[in-house]
Amino acid sequence: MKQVLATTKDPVVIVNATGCLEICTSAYPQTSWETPWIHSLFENTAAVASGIDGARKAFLRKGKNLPSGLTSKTLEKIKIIAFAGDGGTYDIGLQALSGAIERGTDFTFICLDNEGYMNTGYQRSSASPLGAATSTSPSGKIISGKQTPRKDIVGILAAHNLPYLAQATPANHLDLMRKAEKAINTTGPTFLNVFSPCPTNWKSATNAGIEICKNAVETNFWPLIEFEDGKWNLNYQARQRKPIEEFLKGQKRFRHLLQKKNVELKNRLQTEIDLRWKRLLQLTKIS
Ligand SMILES: Cc1ncc(C[n+]2csc(CCOP(=O)(O)OP(=O)(O)O)c2C)c(N)n1
Ligand SMILES: [Mg+2]
Repeated sequence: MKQVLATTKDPVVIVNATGCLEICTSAYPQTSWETPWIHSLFENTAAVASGIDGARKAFLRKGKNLPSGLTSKTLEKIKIIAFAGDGGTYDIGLQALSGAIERGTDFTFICLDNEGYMNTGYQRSSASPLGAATSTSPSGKIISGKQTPRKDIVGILAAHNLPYLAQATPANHLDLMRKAEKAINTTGPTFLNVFSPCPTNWKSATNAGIEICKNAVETNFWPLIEFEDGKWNLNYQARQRKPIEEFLKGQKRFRHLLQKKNVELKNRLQTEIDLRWKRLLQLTKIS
């Protein structure tokens, strides 16, 4: 977790929801974390972060009986960062996240969006794309994958008028680093939505993750955007957006969408992406 520490010289407290990140980095008796780290539930990650910020503010207000080894100066500097998957962000943790943002909690919430409930075997979440075959929205005779589009989480959170939010991918790593630094060093609630390939459940080659991220951006499926002080900013615009097939290919969860019988569903997905992009362009213009 040196990268997180590199974005700030200040002390960090991490709150980590149940999810793949927590599973991979905290298997007993070892841990990858070199910071204070709290494992929370899906539903209360943002509430736990909010509680930490509340305790910090109460200590600062009283100005006495500080926890041993902590000065007011250190307390002021602590960066609180919460991590959750899309299940813990878009679905189960949304109420706590909305509340924490509305209360002005001084923290950064980072969603690692792999578009489904992955460490339990790919159940669909509201981040799963239209048409994706998951264990709870399979592709078969009755339906051809998920029948509803992704939830617009950045739109929902931007409606809270928080000071900063951004969407990023690990393929655009300099953009991601800049956004992480910005989010962590901005006072008040901030949010990052980071596209996170999952070869196990997307059924893609393990070395294809970065290519998939690039195609997600080039097809406008995953726009690189920021919302800051009420203004939308588009960080990248493809000269000519690639057709959605470029993103779908190589991921067996979408294999059926490339078959003739599902052309209508694939077109629906393309239309949805183009419409969202158009709206985004309008938002950046009126901002
Ligand atoms: C309230 C609750 N429901 C179900 C579970 C079982 N569960 C553990 S992890 C997980 C999937 C998490 O999905 P996501 O938040 O997207 O994280 P990912 O595993 O994809 O990183 C589920 C369903 C749980 N721990 N708590
Ligand atoms: Mg997930």
